[in-house]
Amino acid sequence: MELSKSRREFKRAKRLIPGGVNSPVRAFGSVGGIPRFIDSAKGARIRDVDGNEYIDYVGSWGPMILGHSHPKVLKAVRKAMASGTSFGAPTARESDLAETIRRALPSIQKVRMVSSGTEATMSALRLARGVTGRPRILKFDGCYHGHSDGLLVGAGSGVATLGIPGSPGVPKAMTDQTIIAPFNDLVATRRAFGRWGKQIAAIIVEPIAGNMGCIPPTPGFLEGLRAICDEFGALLIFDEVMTGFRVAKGGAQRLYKVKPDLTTLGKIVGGGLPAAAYGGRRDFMARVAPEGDIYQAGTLSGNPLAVAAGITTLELLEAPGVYETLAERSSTLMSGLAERAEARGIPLTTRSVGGMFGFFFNRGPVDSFAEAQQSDAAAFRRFFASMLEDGVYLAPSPYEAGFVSLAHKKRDIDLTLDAAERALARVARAR
Ligand code: HOZ
Repeated sequence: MELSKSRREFKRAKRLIPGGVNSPVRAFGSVGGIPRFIDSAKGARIRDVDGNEYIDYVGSWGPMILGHSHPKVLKAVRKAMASGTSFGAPTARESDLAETIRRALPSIQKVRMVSSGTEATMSALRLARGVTGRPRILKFDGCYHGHSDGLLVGAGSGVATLGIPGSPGVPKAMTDQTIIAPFNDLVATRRAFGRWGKQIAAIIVEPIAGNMGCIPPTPGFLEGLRAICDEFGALLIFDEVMTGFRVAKGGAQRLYKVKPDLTTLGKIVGGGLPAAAYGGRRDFMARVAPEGDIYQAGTLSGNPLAVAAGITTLELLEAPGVYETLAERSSTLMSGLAERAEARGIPLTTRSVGGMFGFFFNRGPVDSFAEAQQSDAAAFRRFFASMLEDGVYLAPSPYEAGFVSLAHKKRDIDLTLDAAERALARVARAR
C-alpha cells in the first residue's frame, strides 16, 4: 500500500503539532504504523492523501451517522454559510435545534448548546454541583467524559489507550473530588454512596460505555443508578455524547427507559461540525446563566453552520426504520466476526447496540474496564493492521467503539467480513 504522502505529512506534522495530531488516539500510538492523512470522504468511505480508499468505521468518532458528505447536510451548511459563519448573537435556528432535541429526548426540557463534548460534560457537572451544593462526583472506571480536570481519572479513550492513570497538570485537589466505581457494579456504587453519599453531587455515566470498547449496561444497572441518586439526592447525568441519536432516536435513555436529570450530547447533534449540548430538568437548567447564577458561556456556541448541519442530520434520522437498519448492520458485522473467530478458535467477545459496536480478543463476559483490559492487545494490533491493509478503517485503539452509518450497505459489510477472515487468519497464525 502506497503511504509516502501520509508518511511525509506525519513527519511534517510531528514538527509542528504535539505527536503530529490534534487528538491523541489519531497518532496510531498503540497500534503502530503511519496514521492516514485524510484527503476526502464520501458515504461509507474515506480516502487518504495517497489515494487509498477505506471502508470507514470511525465516522469521525461518531458524528457521521448518515455517512460522509451527505448532500443534504452539505447543502444546508452551504445555505447557512451564505448568510454568515458566526454572529455571537442568537438565531432562530438554535431554537429549532433545541425543539428537535427536546422532542427526541423528553428528559431534556431546556438545553444549552456548547462546542464540544468536553464542554458539555464539564458544564453539566458544574450545574450539578451548583444545584446540590456538593463537591464530589462519581464516575465509572473506563468511562470517558472529555478531558476536563476532574474527569481525567480512571478514564477510557486516549487515556486508556496510552495506559496512563491520569494527567500531570491536573491538581490533586480536583481529582480528589472524583470517586471511581467499576462500570456495571451497583454494589461498589452503593458502597461509595454509603461513605460519601451526602457529598456527591452527581453520578455521571455513559449509559452504554463507548470509550473502553463498547460495553452495554447489564440489566438493572442504570435503574439502580437512578434509585441510588434518588435516595441520596444526587443528580444522574447520562453522557450521551456518543449514544445520543446513535443507538435510538431518544438515545440510551429511551432504549433502557431510565430518565436522567441531565444529559450531555455531542457528535451527531453537530452533524459533523463542532457542536454539543447539555440539558435536562427545567428547574435545574434555570440555574444556568443568565437565567440563573451558574456561569457558562462560549463564543461559538450555537454556531450557525454547526446548527444547520445538526438540524439536517437529526431531521434525516427521523425517517422510519433508520435505527433498525443501523442495528441490523452492526449486529450482522459483529455476528459475522464472532462466527469467523470461533471457526478459528480465537476467543472473541462482540457487542453491538444500534449503530455502535465493539469487540474484545478474550472470552468474556466483558462488562467492565478490568474485563476489557483482558483483551489480547497483540491480537488486536495484528487484526487492526491487516484490516487497514485490506481497506477497512477501524478505530486505532481497542478502547474505542466502532460506528456504522446509513451509508454502509450490505456489500460494505460483506467486504469487511472478507477482510476480517484474512485478518483473523493472521491472528491465528501468530498464536
Ligand atoms: N476521544 C475521542 C474518541 N472517544 C477521540 C477523538 C479524536 O481523536 O478525534
